[in-house]
Amino acid sequence: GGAISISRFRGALVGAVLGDCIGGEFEGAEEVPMERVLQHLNGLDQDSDCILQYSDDTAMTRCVVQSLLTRGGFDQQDMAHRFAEEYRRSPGRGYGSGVIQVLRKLASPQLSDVFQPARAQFGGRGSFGNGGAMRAAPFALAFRNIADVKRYAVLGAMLTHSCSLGYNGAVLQALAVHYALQGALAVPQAFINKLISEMEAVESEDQARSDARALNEPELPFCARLHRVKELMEQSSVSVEEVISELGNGIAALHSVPTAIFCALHCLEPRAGLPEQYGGLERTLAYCLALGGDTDTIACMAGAIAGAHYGADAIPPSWQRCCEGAEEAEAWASRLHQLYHQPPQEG
Ligand code: F2R
Ligand code: MG
Ligand code: MG
Repeated sequence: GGAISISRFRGALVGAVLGDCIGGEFEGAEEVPMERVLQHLNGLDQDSDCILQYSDDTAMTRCVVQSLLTRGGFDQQDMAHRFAEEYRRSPGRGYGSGVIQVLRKLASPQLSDVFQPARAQFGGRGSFGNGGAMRAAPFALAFRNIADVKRYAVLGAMLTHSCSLGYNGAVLQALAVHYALQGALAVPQAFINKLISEMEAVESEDQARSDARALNEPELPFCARLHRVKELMEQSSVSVEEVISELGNGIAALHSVPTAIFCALHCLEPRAGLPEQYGGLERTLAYCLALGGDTDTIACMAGAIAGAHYGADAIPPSWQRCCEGAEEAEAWASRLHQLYHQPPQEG
């Protein structure tokens, strides 16, 4: 394919940071009336001094970006070191309670296998949390080739999440950003079909099949959820309760990555209850917040997908001004854009 606009790269990274910072307000809330969401968002327009801090989602995404840019590609040792150092310097970013044990072990100079601490999590099963997926967007922004996007999204996630229901969530999120970057969200049914077809191959691997069985999930669990996304897209109206019961709003990758994809798809069009003056990115973020549950992470992932589709012009400047790290994300996007379009190295 031809060159992809820098605006899509900026939209993806800044969209992710905005989702994390703005969504943090409601993380863990059970019910979030849209009225409260809109009050929160209107506050961003009115308060010129507001600063919303980013959480672990952005802290780890920054590490992924900085590692990919510094090393000119994927380097597991470097990325692991950056995760550990980021956690050591700033432990209060709201990390998952399991992953902090991995981050502490990754700081040890004696550690030779950087994937080992993740493998020891949860009695050897590994984490199925969404911490690998929440930081997966940069893999789609650094690598053009879809096989590389998948391969490095898995390895990047496996530094903390060794259960396939964790790292395959990262693959799905990276694929969604990959296709959105190419403009594939313009044809929503084709977009979801591409994701299903890619994930069928990914989830047919032995490890994924045995993890699904062990966790009492259906065969090809992410594909099963993507089929539900497709069904919801075909309905004339969908309630928030249906989205939560069909797709989830929780901390597991399986209960949040397909949800984020649905939010981006559902908000391609104006929706009842959302302000008419909102563009697609604003609708997507507002809708994610109204689901409650893991709002920072669902909004971060949906923000990356929607941002890659609409581009940087869709980001409200007043929202961007309020979010810690959003300015810096613009600069990384420019550098990732260069890396993505760099001719492949020979040899
Ligand atoms: N941790 C949070 N939010 C909790 C509240 C934070 C609060 N605001 C504060 O500031 O203190 N948010 C962040 O965590 C999520 C990403 O988590 P990650 O990186 O996947 O962590 P972990 O610990 O690996 O997994 C999360 C939980 O999932 C359950 N779990 C995972 N695998 C499991 C397994 N094999 N068996 C049983 N349970 C498993 C555990 O409860 C883990 O603690 C994002 O939302 C991010 O924003
Ligand atoms: Mg978080
Ligand atoms: Mg979260």
